Amino acid sequence: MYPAPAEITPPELYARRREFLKTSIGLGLAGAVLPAPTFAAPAQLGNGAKKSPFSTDEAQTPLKHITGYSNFYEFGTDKEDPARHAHQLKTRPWTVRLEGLVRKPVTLDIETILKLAPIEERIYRLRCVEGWSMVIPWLGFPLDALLRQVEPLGNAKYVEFVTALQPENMPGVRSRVLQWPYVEGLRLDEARHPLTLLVLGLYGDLLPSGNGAPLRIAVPWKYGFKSAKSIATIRFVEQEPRSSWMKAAPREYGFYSNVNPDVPHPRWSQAKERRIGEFLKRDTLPFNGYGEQVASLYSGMDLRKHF
Ligand SMILES: Nc1nc2c(c(=O)[nH]1)N[C@H]1C(S)=C(S)[C@@H](COP(=O)(O)O)O[C@H]1N2
Ligand SMILES: [Mo]
Repeated sequence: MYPAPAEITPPELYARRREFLKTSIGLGLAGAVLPAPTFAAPAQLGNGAKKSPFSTDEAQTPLKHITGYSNFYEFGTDKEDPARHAHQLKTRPWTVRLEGLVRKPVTLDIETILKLAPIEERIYRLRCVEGWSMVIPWLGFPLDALLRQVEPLGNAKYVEFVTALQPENMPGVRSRVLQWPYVEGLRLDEARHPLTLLVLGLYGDLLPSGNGAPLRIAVPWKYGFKSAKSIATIRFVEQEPRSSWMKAAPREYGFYSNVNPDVPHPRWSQAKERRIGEFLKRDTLPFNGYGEQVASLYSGMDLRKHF
């Protein structure tokens, strides 16, 4: 199900690598580490992005709502706070550390990550646990294209995502509403699932700061808080990680947090949602409508217990 790097390398590049290999051997450099496959980073991220079959054809939420109505508690708990304050986030230089139970831990620069795999446009629904939803045209590539670079070990069962912490630029971290840095987690098979997207942009361009620049994830079948923003560290671990939300309110936020109209939040129903920009509420779908692709990940599990 997960193609090996050679299979995703376009033929021209593959030929060039073989050429490099020949030259290296000619120069007595046999054994030199081959560069990872790279793809030209277009001036505008959306240029040449391929359309994904996973995209919804529902109406896209206007950009002004995506940037103007958002949760990014590091900048405050109001929906307008990310638009107001997140420009303070320093997004360059930016590195992401991949560590833990892996054969090849590495620190990668954002410029390298931008060129790691071909950019796709994926139009996904995002359902916040608070009862609102959006349709967002993300730009990015499957998270697994990044994860497989470090060769996870057999005992790696979960992945922990840690958001960058810049106290001088993040007015929200003075509040104790959550423990900082913001931590989220996925089971390894969820993280490597083809729907799980490493997001680098939206609406044709790089990510706005308030939506998690320079890179975040999008896990469309889970409540929005599972999609960690502005990621600094990705750690492979054996035990189920405890997320910031689980620490803050364990009865309200479980590890799985799959969108589920049948399991109410202790303080409100999850049966319906309001699509931002619309007036009437609509029914919330199991797994946010992605059940055909992901329900099999949870066969045999009681999703009322593992909420
Ligand atoms: N680091 C960090 N990531 C975060 C959050 C946050 O407060 N901090 N909020 C989450 C919540 S509750 C939601 S609904 C989504 C919102 O993403 P969006 O602004 O792109 O719609 O981001 C998630 N990722
Ligand atoms: Mo959310």
